[in-house]
Amino acid sequence: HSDDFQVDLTNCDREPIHLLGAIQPIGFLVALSSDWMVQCVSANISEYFDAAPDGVIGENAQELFSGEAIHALRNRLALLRGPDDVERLFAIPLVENGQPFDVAIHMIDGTIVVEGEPARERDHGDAMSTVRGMIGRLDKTEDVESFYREGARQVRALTGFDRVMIYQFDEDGSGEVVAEAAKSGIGSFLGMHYPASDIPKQARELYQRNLLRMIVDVSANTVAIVPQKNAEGKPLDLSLSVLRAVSPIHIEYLKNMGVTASMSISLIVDGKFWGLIACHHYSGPRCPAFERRAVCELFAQMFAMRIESRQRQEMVDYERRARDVSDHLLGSVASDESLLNDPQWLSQILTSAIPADGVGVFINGNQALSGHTPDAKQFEAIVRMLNTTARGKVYATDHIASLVPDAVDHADTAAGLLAIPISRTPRDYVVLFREERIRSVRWGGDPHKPVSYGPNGARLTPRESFAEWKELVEGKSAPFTPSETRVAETLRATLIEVVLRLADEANQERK
Ligand code: BLA
Repeated sequence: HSDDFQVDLTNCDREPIHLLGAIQPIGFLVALSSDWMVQCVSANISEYFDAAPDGVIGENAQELFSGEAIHALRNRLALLRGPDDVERLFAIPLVENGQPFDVAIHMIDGTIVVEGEPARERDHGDAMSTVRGMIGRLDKTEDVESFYREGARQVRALTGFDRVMIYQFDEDGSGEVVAEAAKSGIGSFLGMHYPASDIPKQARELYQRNLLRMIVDVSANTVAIVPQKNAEGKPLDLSLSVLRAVSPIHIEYLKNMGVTASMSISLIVDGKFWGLIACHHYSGPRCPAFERRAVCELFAQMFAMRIESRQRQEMVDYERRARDVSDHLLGSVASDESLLNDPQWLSQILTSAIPADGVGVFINGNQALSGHTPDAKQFEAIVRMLNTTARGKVYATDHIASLVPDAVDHADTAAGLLAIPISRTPRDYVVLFREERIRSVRWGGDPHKPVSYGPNGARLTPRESFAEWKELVEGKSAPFTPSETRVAETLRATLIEVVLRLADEANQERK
């Protein structure tokens, strides 16, 4: 490890995973200065070239590659479109009459990095038409579940991994397995949640720059880069490397769950890190050819774009539905004002716009509750709290207990709320309640029980991860989303209109 950084469970978000100074042993790496002098190489180059590290470091690239190969590499370098771009060449010989290599080339900190793996059998047809076919099948799916499932299936068909998952991040960085395609008999991770710490911060940052990473064989020895540090004493930055050796903590995690090889591809939606396509293998090394991985990456990008447009459409549909609910509310109350005092009716109509498990109404000091809600006394305490917090605006929390401590006992009836104030003074409210989230989540075991754990013990297993996540969300509901809060504002305007009109009518009657 560079600079003797000792990684353990307490500091793994500070592990410099881009500076680990090693690659996986399925290929070689050569780093060159901008005038094509060799700066460092992976220690295994003699397996691929008639040369040893000592003989080439500080020498011209011609000591390794043919003039023709250098020419081809230079041309590719000129095509790089941005600082994080990597160019790929498939099946090119690097020495005269030598074996063909699949090559990746990129620039980082002014250094040229060339990585190669022995070329594999090439795919029939071009990548674009493969991806087009895959996307075509995706577009036939109706609902979002089958869309995700089809995405997982397609990647599994393309790569042959035992398990392919679509892993979606939450606002807080934790995640859920929302779809899975797996070989039969290996259990299922579908619906499982994991805390943000399973993919630490620096890994997330890296994964947004470099979209695909693989771990070909969790038990393979890595190959060191020599020398480890350049003239300025800096290790080579492997952020954009294709063959980068990964964090030993993560290797331990994979081994603990019986995974023998893995690959994952970032899904970036609307510029945000949305999730991963995560692949596991359980029966030895697995390494899809470079070209195949490139197709996976392209597919992931198209898949992410489809998620983006689906989300947009969903938002439009959702807001239209909410407007319908609002119109319906207005129309119904106009013909039967007593409905407003009927929490069951209100509950039904409001939860059709904003999913909730219960509704409480507090009007003129009278309250009514329906569904999963706190009890009457609790509700009063909540209303008192709202009078001091929610100043004439919709207010939402996923953790009532942090506002009204006595409500802790009631975490099993309601953990989150969204309050819609419907008058100024005295304060009247319609409050939607949500149950504790953990109740709606499947508790699955660890499909792969290891024989023994690594040095950091059982924490590095999905089961312990799940337990950790569970602790984090204990007593909390699923959060109310920004679009749900927006819809609540619309409903608030409608309710206020209705309440004012009813008050007006009551006044006139009195006159
Ligand atoms: C990386 N952690 C990862 C990756 C995934 C996960 C998918 C990307 C690397 C890959 O493709 O294998 C997490 N994998 C999961 C989860 C599931 C899964 C949640 O299959 C669920 C089914 N990991 C921990 C803890 C730490 C940790 C506690 O669980 C640190 C204390 C570290 N995970 C960690 C690190 C990396 C990582 C350092 C980066 C690996 C690298 O790219 O070098």
